[in-house]
Amino acid sequence: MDPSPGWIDEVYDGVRYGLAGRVIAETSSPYQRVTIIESERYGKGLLLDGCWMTAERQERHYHEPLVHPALCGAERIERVLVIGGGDGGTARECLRHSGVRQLDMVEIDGLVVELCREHLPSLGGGAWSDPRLRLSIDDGIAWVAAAESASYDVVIVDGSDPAGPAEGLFNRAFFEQCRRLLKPGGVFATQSESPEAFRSVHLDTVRLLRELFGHADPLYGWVPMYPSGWWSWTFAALDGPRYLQPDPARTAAVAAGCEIWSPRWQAGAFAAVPAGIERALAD
Ligand code: SPD
Repeated sequence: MDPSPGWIDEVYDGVRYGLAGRVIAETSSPYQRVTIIESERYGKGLLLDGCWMTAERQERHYHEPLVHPALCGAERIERVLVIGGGDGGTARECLRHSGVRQLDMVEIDGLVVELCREHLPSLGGGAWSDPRLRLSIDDGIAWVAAAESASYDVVIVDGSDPAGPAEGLFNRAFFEQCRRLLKPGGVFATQSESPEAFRSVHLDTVRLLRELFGHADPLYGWVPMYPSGWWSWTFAALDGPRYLQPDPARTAAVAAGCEIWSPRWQAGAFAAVPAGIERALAD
């Protein structure tokens, strides 16, 4: 650990994505290296195995687009499952919806939860003490395989990149289990990487979800600290692309508290499919 101020970088495919700051905690779990930093521009942040995950003054660029199209689009939202999401940001955004009665969150790495609760408490905010949250420190892949069919209204995958503990969160077997867990009218959501920095993972994810669910659409936005800054989330449903039409009452309840997401932003972000990606998806 180097506590002196300097540059902290994620290095990916010949490019460095860096923030000026200092490392304030670094340790290894059985799964990965967990690093907490204090940056000048975005406040405290989290890296896993040297890859940017989140930061206090940037996390809403990521968590709002992942959560609200699903929570505003599903027919019902009583029971929600989040796989990953150990920093708490996804749980916090889900629990802003009063219709959520139970949120099961399954995070493989207890050290991520522990360090984020200590150093980045604003990420989870009130979610950590919300009685609707049931946190399990467990393997999300095993969890979905063991869960009852048609038991969730919304399933959200908030994992890291497809390497290390998150590798199994991008394949057919895992997505098939997620599909099995959805109730009729349900919506599935996952972060689906960058259309620029991780183009092939992104394309494969969208294609696979279209094949398995029948309806799947990527939404494009920006998370400036991530490779290329250009990011995507993909939504899927069995009974039509209901994630495209936000419920007005649920929207009214959360939109004023959002920094990025709104029905207008969402409509533009779903429409902003890069031309080359659109052609590749049509092949
Ligand atoms: N390349 C970064 C991908 C990270 C996706 N998950 C971030 C976790 C935020 N809750």
